[in-house]
Amino acid sequence: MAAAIKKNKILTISRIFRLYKMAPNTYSTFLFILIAIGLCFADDGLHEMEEFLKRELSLSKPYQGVGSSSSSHWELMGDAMVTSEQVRLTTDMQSKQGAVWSRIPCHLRDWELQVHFKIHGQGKKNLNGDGLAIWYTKERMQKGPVFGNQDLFTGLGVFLDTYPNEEKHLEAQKTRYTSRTQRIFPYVLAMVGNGSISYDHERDGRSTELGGCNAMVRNLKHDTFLFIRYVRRRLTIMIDIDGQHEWRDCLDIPGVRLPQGYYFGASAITGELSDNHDVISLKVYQLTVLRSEAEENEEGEEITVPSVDNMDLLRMGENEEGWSPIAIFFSIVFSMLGFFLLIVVGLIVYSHWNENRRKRFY
Ligand SMILES: *[C@@H]1O[C@H](CO)[C@@H](O)[C@H](O)[C@H]1NC(C)=O
Ligand SMILES: [Ca+2]
Repeated sequence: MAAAIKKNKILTISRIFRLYKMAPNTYSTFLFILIAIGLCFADDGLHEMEEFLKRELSLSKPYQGVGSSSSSHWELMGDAMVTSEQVRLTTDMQSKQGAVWSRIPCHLRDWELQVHFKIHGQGKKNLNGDGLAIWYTKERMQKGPVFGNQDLFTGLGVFLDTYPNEEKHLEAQKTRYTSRTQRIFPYVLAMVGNGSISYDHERDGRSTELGGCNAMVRNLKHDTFLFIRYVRRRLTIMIDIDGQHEWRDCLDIPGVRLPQGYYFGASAITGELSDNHDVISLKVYQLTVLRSEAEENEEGEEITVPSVDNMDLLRMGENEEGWSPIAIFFSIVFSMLGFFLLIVVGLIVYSHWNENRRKRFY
């Protein structure tokens, strides 16, 4: 894992650099340099970290009592069913939705969730849907439109979206993306909700996206994993889908504020298009992280509502067409300079003309 995290720092720098290339103005140059320097000097403190499997928060074979016993730590909902091999949230049939939820709130401060999943079905590429979601939320066991869970949720949602609704919608209107803003599906995306933020299904959650990555996860022979880590308010998502037992970076964001005592869960939905959405295991690890006194003070106050720091900075990539305040400032300064130059040139020309006229007169 240590190597994976080191790689992560480089990923973050390259991600910011990509943003910088998309919007190369003074403001983003400054930000890029600032963040790059900050990252180089930041200490991951990885050597201080230990992980410990929390069995009562985890779901794994042989799924003892799941779906049959009320004393089980996990509860099924909707069309979900359990077999000896997996918890199948939906079968490869239209209009299904299912979920599995932990009954025990998670009070860990730093944690890691390893998701072993499988998405497979008869449909050809882009003729399947809709996807699988992993949750850490205040609410549990609610039916709804967001991958089978309720909208306006409170907490973290990580979506494995297998159907590009927005792209299909644009295709129908015969318009296209600029290549900068197109996402390749299946797409993994993270969103933090505070109870009043809606997931926009028609745009595949673009307006509330914290970040994400492409992940070709359908109909694979080998095992596929998703990994969500939450340490020191930093959210990191990695995927292992190539059958090489290697974690690939997907997303890494500091300043994600998630309260303790929320529930882990997984849900899935099918519509006109379908897939089997299977969860094989959800393993929760407690991470022991040593904090300096300064860090302890900084993270001291208890979080009551989920939120993400610097959401506007994360959104910078999307609003690249817009002008940042600094860019507007500089363009005003330069246009004023240009204006004065014009006046000066105008005055010189006028005085020359005046002189010539005077010469003619006398
Ligand atoms: C939730 O987030 C939105 C958008 O950032 C904000 O306008 C709203 O006040 C927040 N609600 C709560 C309860 O904090
Ligand atoms: Ca979608």
